[in-house]
Amino acid sequence: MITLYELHWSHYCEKIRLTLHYMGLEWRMVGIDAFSKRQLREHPLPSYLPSHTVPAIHDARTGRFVMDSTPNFVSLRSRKVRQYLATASVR
Ligand SMILES: N[C@@H](CCC(=O)N[C@@H](CS)C(=O)NCC(=O)O)C(=O)O
Repeated sequence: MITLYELHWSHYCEKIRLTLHYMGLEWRMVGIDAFSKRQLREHPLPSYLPSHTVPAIHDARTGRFVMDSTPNFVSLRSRKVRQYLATASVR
């Protein structure tokens, strides 16, 4: 299951919500407290980023935690391609 950590008013988060809907992936949403960000802090901060931001995605299948909308978009796209290749029939 994919968990999207988000702030409902964020257009970066909307980009990922739309991507998840479009790709038909199963996912759930966790709204974060914008000040404490306590829901995000259970995941380690990637060393190249100064602080936790949303959208952030945790994929329980792979254990990956990805922050920022563009890396998340790329990650979801490659997940969908792998899913397609795994189910495509060989002719
Ligand atoms: N470049 C990032 C920007 C993400 C971003 O700025 N998110 C804001 C919400 S719109 C945030 O989490 N701000 C909290 C903070 O900076 O402490 C992306 O594309 O996702």
